[in-house]
Amino acid sequence: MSMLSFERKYRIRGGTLLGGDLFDFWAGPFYVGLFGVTGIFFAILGTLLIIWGAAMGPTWNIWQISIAPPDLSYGLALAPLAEGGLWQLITICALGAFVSWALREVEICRKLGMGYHVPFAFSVAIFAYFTLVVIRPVLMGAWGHGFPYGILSHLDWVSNVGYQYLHFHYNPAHMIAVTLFFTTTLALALHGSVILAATNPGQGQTVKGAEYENGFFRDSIGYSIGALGIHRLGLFLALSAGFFSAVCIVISGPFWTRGWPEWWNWWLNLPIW
Ligand code: 07D
Ligand code: 07D
Ligand code: U10
Repeated sequence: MSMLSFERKYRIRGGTLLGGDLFDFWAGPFYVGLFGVTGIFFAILGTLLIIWGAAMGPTWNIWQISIAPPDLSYGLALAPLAEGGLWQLITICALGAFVSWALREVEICRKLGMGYHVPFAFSVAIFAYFTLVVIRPVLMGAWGHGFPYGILSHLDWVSNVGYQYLHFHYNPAHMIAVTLFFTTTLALALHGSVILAATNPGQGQTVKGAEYENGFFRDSIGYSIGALGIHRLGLFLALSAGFFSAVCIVISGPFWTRGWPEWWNWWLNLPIW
């Protein structure tokens, strides 16, 4: 079935979570839905608030624009717009847009009769962001612990927060997250390369099937995880990377306030020495 006739076949009403038939239609290639409308609403409003913040100065340089969270002295209260209130509204818009996007994905999965794997995966990214700008600031008692919205300023925040704990590489959950990120790219490189090697072998040669892919890994490393297995593994690695990232930042401050190298003293303090 060609893509166009497939779309004609499945693009029918139903499967919405909220809003019934109201926004159950497509605009060009995009499914709209109630969550498409709320998503567009929050995205446009959030972007306008960022532009408003940029207009307050001091720069229009895209790399240097930065919307800072409130000063720590405001604690968990609302701040005036020019002093972090904008950051608070933008955070609400960002969460509104991300959650709308995830729910719109759920509605599309329901229409297609697919599993909810994609919205589940995106939810882990939202969870990492939510941890950075809501869970950790709330646990530490001030919105000022969130990161500023700016391309370079958010890098300054990562560096500053890293050095507050002396040497962030010694954070054990950061180690696990980094290892998972690296393993994700290794898995994707192995998968991408073996699929291309088998299905795009060069002119005049026959396309190879799954037994060749399995054969390659059994010959080289003694085991093949299989076609379905590599996708399960890839999803697991990537989601675990995001999850352990959230863990590594939420324990920095709320549960460990000293330098991360010091955390490893438990090893030296073992009675066996
Ligand atoms: C390729 C999918 C496309 C998405 C893109 C991002 C915007 C922001 C907003 C001017 C893989 C679109 C960007 C809409 C414009 C304004 C106000 C995804 C792909 C192309 N970061 N980060 C980047 C975000 C955090 C860190 C780049 C967002 C944490 C480091 C881009 C968030 C920490 C480095 C960006 C977020 C952190 C970056 C490329 C949210 C820990 C870099 C991103 C909402 C996670 C790299 C100048 C990319 C860079 C980079 C966006 C959060 C660390 C601007 C939207 C606070 C160390 N980050 N980031 O390709 O070059 O992602 O920075 O949480 O080195 Mg970041
Ligand atoms: C938060 C992004 C969510 C995005 C969403 C979607 C749009 C729409 C629209 C394109 C989580 C946004 C969508 C805006 C765009 C269109 C149309 C993803 C998020 C919802 N670190 N470190 C991490 C490494 C050091 C430090 C994570 C490596 C130093 C701090 C990861 C190194 C110090 C924090 C990681 C290294 C330090 C981190 C980031 C190496 C600094 C965090 C990935 C090789 C001196 C952050 C939850 C992530 C974290 C984090 C990797 C070095 C500090 C594991 C490889 C030693 C303070 N670091 N780091 O979390 O855990 O993605 O955040 O040196 O806060 Mg680190
Ligand atoms: C994978 C795969 C696989 C494939 C694949 C892929 C994974 C099996 C079969 C997919 C992979 C790729 C294509 C590779 C490249 C991808 C990446 C590297 C990932 C990064 C991607 C990007 C950087 C692209 C990002 C682009 C995006 C997100 C699209 C942006 C679109 C929009 C903003 C529009 C969204 C639409 C919505 C929300 C609903 C519809 C709305 C409209 C069309 C607008 C009109 C609005 C309305 C009708 C509603 C009215 C609005 C209101 C009332 C609000 C108004 C508010 C005001 C304030 C004015 O595994 O192999 O191959 O391909």
